[in-house]
Amino acid sequence: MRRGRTATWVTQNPADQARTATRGVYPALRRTEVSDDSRSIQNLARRHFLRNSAVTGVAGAGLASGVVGGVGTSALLGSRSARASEGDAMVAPGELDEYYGFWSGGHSGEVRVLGIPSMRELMRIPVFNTESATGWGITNESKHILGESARFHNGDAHHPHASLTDGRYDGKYLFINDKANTRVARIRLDIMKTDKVTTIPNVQAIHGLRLQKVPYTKYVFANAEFPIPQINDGRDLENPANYYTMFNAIDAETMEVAWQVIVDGNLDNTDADYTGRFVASTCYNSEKGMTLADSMRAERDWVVVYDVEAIEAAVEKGQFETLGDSPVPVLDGRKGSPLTRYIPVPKNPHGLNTSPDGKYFIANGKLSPTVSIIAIDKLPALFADEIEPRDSVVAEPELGLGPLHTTFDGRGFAYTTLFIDSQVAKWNIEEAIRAYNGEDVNYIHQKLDVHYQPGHNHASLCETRDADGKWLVVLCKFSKDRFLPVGPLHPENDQLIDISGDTMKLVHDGPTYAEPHDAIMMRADQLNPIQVWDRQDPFFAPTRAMAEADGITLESDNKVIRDGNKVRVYMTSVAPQYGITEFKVKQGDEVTVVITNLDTVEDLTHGFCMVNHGVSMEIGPQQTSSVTFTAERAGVHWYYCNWFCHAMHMEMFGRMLVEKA
Ligand code: K7E
Ligand code: CUA
Ligand code: CA
Repeated sequence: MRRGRTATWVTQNPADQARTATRGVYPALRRTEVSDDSRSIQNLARRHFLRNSAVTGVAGAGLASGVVGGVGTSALLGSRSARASEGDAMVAPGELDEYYGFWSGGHSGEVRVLGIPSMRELMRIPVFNTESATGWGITNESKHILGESARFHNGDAHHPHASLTDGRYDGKYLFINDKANTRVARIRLDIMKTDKVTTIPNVQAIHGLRLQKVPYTKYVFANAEFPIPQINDGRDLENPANYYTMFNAIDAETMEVAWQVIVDGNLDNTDADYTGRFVASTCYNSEKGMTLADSMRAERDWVVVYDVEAIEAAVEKGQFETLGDSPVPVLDGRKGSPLTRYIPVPKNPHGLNTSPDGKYFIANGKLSPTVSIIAIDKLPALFADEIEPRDSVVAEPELGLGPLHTTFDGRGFAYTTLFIDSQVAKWNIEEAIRAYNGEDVNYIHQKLDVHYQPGHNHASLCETRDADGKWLVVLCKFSKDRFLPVGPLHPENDQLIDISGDTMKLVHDGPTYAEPHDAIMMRADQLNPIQVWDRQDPFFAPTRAMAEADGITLESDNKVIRDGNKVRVYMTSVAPQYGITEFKVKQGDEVTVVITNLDTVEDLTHGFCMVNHGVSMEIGPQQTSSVTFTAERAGVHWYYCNWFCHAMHMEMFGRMLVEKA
């Protein structure tokens, strides 16, 4: 039993090195007494273990394999015994997970679906990236959804959040931002495909993204990070005083931008409350600095709070302008506006998190070892000018170095990542408020080393009323020595922590690619994805409309239609055969291949790949997919099915015969 733990303790040592190394980078920060105290028990245990077993940690693993029965390698054994001792993170083959996890794929631009607690990757959903297997960014259906932005092949996805009704997941949609190309996308959770992508006008770099929780997700709230000239047409290039950024609300059903609010400073993260009236965003650059040094000058930046009801009323009354060609209502929310309030908080704050009891917004201090707790029930008074902005801050507990994000277990505890300390601090919110009011109470209950430099963390269902305090994922930006080396580029390390008991227990290390930033978890029973496409699905409605205009019945016809130099090839597929295995076009023709998969069997997906044409796509059971390309070269060009579908899958092929022009 011990060996699994030994491996963990031994490799924790570099956390100390990392902490020491990074501390010098932030000389303004100091270590707090509290954090040293609360870690003393762990440190003692760790040091004791290090002294006694730094060597046997490796050698001893072999011993353990003998004890337990010589199953597999010592490393495997280590992780098994750790699991056995830490509860039920092990999901046996054939068993299903308790939770869905939705992971941002970071600057891979995609979303990943994981099973929790196994941390098995179940699916990848391409969003802002181009993807070979499904043909995302290649097929006509995906290009239609990507719209004008289909010309971009990169994305930077940060914040996946699922739609809610009355503060609970309703299983309909997942939304995610693209910082790289200023987009917001929606994924339909019934088919797990992206179905809308909107480029936000008048702003640059959508970062923070959260959803209205109550009464339902009417709006997707999205922070544009970087201030720019308004209008950004070449004016004010060298006049940063005239740069502004905006807070954006997107209609969750139509995915059109409903309104934009100009703010002072910049915008980082955001979250909404449980009344439907307030949303809050952090600003780390209240200085509106154009350099790193300038953005760190002030001791306090701010949280800007929006009054959604007041904004809607102002839009209703026509109290807005529009900018350039954009029809979107733009409102002025700068300091002094009745639509916003600016609450000063220390210093370059990052994450903004609403507690699941609906009581607090928590802003994470980053360059301050504190988080700022804002009482949401004081905000009506703040907007009525009955109190000062700082009166809404009911506590500012010190937690450790580099607090970035906070999550919640629904039992009154908060869990905050400490980037510089490489730890998660578990603390009690009400105790922190009592301490702020002068009581002698230690609100920090535990600090757990994580590996290394954690950014987001997320406890199961923590952004809903159903926060259940079972699992915590901590998304670490550095993995260093935790995995076999794979060259200079390292994976990130998404760690799973059991928080169901009194103490946090690390149960799994999960290597992930390209910095996921953020993730959510949803109970498995809150989702009900379909297994076979509905023939009337709007996902391929434009293709159906094209077929109808050509007089084609997708479900039965195998026909080639010529329209000038455009050729449309309509075919069906039934494992292991395409409905058309030979068609003839002329060199230079624009060819559109439309395939309808008539198979109705769950999991029976076909593919279509035209060799040497950069063309491939997925056609799921009962799905229609299409792709357009130019037949540039005369000759014989084979196409084949690239999703293994049948014993005769290799034989599922056909020829495109291209006549010389
Ligand atoms: Cu990386 Cu939410 Cu974009 Cu924090 S964000 S770490
Ligand atoms: Cu059809 Cu493989
Ligand atoms: Ca600042």
